[in-house]
Amino acid sequence: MRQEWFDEARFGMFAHFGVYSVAARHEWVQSYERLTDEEYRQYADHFDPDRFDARAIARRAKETGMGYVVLTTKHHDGFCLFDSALTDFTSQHTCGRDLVREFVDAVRAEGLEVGLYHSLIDWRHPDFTVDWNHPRRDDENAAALNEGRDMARYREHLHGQVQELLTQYGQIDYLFFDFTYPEERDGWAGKGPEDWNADDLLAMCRELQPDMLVNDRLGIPADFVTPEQYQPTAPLVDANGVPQVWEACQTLNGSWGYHRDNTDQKSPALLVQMLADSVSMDGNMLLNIGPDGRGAIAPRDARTLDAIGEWMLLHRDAIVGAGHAEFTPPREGVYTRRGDRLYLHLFSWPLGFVHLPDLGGKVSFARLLNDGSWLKTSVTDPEQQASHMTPAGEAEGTLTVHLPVQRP
Ligand code: FUL
Repeated sequence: MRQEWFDEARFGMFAHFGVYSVAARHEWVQSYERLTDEEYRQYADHFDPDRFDARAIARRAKETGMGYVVLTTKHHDGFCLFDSALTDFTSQHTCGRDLVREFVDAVRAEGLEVGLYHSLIDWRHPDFTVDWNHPRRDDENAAALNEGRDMARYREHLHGQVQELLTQYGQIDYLFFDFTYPEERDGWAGKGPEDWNADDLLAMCRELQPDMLVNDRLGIPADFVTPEQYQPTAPLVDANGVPQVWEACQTLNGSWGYHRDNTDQKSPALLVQMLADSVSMDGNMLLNIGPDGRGAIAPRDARTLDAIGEWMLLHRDAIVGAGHAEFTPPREGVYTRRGDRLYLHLFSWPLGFVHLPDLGGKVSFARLLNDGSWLKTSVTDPEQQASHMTPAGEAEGTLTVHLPVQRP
């Protein structure tokens, strides 16, 4: 099965990097601030990421317990981190480096799976029609802007670039297309699967990289779905009840690209909770870093990854290769399951005991994962409902696990 490694890995790294990292105020800066191509160009002119070290990124992902890494080959601004015959707006032209090649080689060398992100949108391309996301949507002569723009020509460009990516770099394991938004807004149309010729694009992916996973953002079903910035609260199924492979992508601070002045960093504890939450619902988590304008992992991101890595070192078995468990978890946390092992992730630490519905008689041994130490358990005796250890009304068959008073 194509997604076996993906189900096993559960945890991957996303890296958003491009000329917007030099602007340092969100990867959508060109659209948010309605910057012209000339205004935006200055960031490209100064794009020379002397501290972009693909090996360091790949090593960091591995040390954080991640099984794959996904790099933006091109975001909505059209700037390519790969050498493309179809445009000069590339890192090859600004600094003489094919960063995608460096990335693919480094990730492979660390033994991780290689993922590429490629935007379907290209604000700079002269044939890409203006829509409600486009930086020029508020121009005075906006209505006239689409005269002469031809999405058929743009599609050729898009397909050509995807072909380059899928033929120039050896095996690619994962492709994240981004994104489809067919609804109209403010009088502007959006973009649907027909704008990308999604069926043909997917067919080309299958032909050139038969083992590669493709996400759902072409606007047609493919291999996995991509909730963004939220955690599904149940295993995902499609309209016919068929289970979906899914991956929640998450930022460290609300911005995907480096945002120097945004200090709203999510805590390692919260991110670990999101990871456990995802796995408990049979999903993956793709955690993003936004390298800075010189290509380095920002110190605050490195610290967060270090802390998650420390946690993963001790708790890896509860994440990698784990999935949903068919038991009702206590209100303090979630379960993950791997084979006949059940892992309880406690997000708040109960005082002394945790009561696990339905598990009485089903658990032969309980221990803390961080140090392997044994935990005393007892099964609710209906005769003793009033005992201090079991809340009144707790169902028969509840397992009580005795915990240290403080979280170790
Ligand atoms: C979104 C994009 O618009 C964001 O900039 C980011 O790349 C995220 C993963 O997908 O739809």
